Amino acid sequence: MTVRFIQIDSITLREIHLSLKEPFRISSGVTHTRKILLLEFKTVDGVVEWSECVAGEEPNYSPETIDTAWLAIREWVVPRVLGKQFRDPGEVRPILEHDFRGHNMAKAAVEMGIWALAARASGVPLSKLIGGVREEIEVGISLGIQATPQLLAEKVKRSLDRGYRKVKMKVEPGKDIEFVRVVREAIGPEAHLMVDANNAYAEGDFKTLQELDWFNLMMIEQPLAWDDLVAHAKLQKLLKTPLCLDESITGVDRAGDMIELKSGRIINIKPGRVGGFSSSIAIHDLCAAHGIPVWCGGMLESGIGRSYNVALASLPNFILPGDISPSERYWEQDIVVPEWTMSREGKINVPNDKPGIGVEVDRDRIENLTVRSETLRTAR
Ligand code: OSB
Ligand code: MG
Repeated sequence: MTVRFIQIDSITLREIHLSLKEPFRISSGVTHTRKILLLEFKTVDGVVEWSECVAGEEPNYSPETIDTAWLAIREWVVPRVLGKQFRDPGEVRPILEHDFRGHNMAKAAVEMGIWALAARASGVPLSKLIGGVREEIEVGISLGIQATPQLLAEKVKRSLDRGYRKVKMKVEPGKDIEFVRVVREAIGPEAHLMVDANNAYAEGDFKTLQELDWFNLMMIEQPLAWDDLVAHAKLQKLLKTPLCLDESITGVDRAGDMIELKSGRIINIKPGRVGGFSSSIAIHDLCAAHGIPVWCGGMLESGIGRSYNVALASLPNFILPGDISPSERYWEQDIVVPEWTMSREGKINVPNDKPGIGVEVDRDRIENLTVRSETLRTAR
């Protein structure tokens, strides 16, 4: 099918609640049940596709929440795209950025949905549409803060046995050096281990952070304040372990600043955090040009959000395993068919034989899980 343009007729927002198998604790908060904002798009030609807004329940990771995103999508994002004719999904980002600051996750949910609609309408997989080159991606797991180092070490060992190619453990002051030491002892010196602090440290903690250099970590993710590239540059100078930035990188300009200031040597790209796929691809390309490895982070997505991460991680410079675990790591039952599965070798297949996001959505299940919905459509 040749598609001349994508024109959206309606977008339905839904909030569903999905309980995690176990609570996920990071330094800035704990999640028991994900409140997930789903978007269902319909084009004037009857093509349907889904996307997910990754904003959290509370503003502890980014300033956005599911409620601010709902408001932003309804009031400012959707009116800019509804009824417009897009010849290329790359046209969406400038329209959403013009005199419209922030709200990256709200923008991303719509921008990425249009990428997937374009893929679905043309009968091509999303990964191919954005230039993906992989048939499978390497998978890591992100483990929340645990009560004791021993409990954590058990979980890390089990994850490596299951095939995960990288284990990320969350740390915070008081649950850092001893936890890393016990884990490292349990898994041996070479196993792929990293830590993520979600901004929990400050300049007074540099001594503690320097001790982490002893444990052969792949990287230390976002130890300092989310908006402080200068402090990260000071810290990186003192460490041999690479810093990886997550919260700090809200777009390609911040990625450029990181490179210029030497605030970090690796970037965790989450397409929601940076405003969508065009922005993610720009960061990916900039990093590739500077020899900076990237990997795809996660936001405890349902199977719908996960499909976008899988497609993104198929780009060539995603050379480290992502926080893209299979459905069973998070949920008793996912909302997509088939669910996302991981091989014994710690890989997820990129669904390059299917159009659009590459999975079908379990509509009945979503209906049952929905706590509110709203349809925005072109005036007729
Ligand atoms: O910092 O990477 C993070 C989840 C919610 C908010 C922030 C982060 C995370 C994760 C989870 O680490 C990764 C996943 O989706 O498995
Ligand atoms: Mg992180």
